[in-house]
Amino acid sequence: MARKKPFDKPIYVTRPLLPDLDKFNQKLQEIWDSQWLTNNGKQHLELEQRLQQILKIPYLSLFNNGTVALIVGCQSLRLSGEVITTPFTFPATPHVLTWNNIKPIFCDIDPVTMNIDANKIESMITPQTTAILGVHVYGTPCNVIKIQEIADKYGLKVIYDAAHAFGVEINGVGIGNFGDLSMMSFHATKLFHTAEGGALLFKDHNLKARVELLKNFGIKNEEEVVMPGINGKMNEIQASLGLVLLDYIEQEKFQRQQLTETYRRCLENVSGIRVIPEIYGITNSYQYFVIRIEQELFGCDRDYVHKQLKEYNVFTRKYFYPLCSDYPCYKYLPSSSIANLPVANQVAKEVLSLPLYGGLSIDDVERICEIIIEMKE
Ligand code: T4K
Repeated sequence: MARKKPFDKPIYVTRPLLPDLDKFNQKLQEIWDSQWLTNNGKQHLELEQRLQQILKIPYLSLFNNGTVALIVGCQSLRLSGEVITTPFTFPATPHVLTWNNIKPIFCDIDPVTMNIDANKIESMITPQTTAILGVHVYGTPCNVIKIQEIADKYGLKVIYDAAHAFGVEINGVGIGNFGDLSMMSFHATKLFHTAEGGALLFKDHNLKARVELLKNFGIKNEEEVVMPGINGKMNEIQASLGLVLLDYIEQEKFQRQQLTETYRRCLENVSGIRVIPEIYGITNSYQYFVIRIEQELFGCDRDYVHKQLKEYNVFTRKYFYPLCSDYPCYKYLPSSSIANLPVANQVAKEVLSLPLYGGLSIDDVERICEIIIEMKE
């Protein structure tokens, strides 16, 4: 069979959503006129209010990125000792614990959702455990009910890394309403973004003042600094980009939905390829389109497909490989052993994030699928 033609231009796993430059310039003009660039300006305030409504959450605090937001989130809940989390995530998740002097304890993942396996959490709790840190991987919610039950039973806090879960709802309830606190990332690679940025979402009124102090050096007023805070503030230019982009989100989501359906149609019945299922009652964040390649059935492994696609100018990503438990800084932990994490080790070998962004056409996606199918032995 003739080899398929490579794409003329590189196709990346994602491309940032960019607004019409004139519209962004209008916003920039407002900022220039105000001469107010950061520290809770008008754009910041407006974005915070808009996102609170869109994400259906009582309290939201904007940050300069998701990682700093999560660091502050752990501080605001006064977490210490050990926190049970997943190894199948971006490095930021366990690193945030380390930056808080907390030991990450890795728990295996669920073979279907690829999120922390709620049935395995209880056996990992020790007298040092203060919280459970779940990640809604690819926007699929963790088993939030079961996790809350465990937390209530043992008096633990629950914190979610919802970096991928913008706009996700469980039966109409915004994802940020589960647990004590959630973090969202507004990095350029996210569906909604502020170039760099993030937020903490929570329901507890008392947490708001503490979070705001922690993200602004602990400064209470001109005379008082009441805690060792950090600089986590989002600036006006970031916030204004977010405000302009809000008008583009629905269209982008619609395009990603069409592309997702195309991927599903082309790949769903290919033996050796597993497509992540849609879950009834859960809104799709359309953040990633991820497949799992089972070598025995497909004939070649994920690494081969990932490498071969580059020959066609298609740059997929192995989100999330390697597992965090395999990083040199965490490998020494007893919970990092393969025996403790059999599912995570298997899943990390199989996953591949395929290109997904509004700038792709249905034809592009069909072509990517044909190239993949052609590799099947
Ligand atoms: N928790 C989780 C579960 C996360 O996934 C993340 C971030 C965080 C926490 C931390 O949140 P932040 O502190 O970042 O707010 C990318 C993103 O940089 C990262 O934010 C994201 N997760 C992760 C899943 O993906 P890389 O190392 O893969 O990025 P990079 O630079 O290789 O970009 C991927 C592709 O995107 C490029 O091949 C091309 C395209 N791209 C990227 C950028 C930055 C563009 O076209 N334009 C751009 O400006 O981590």
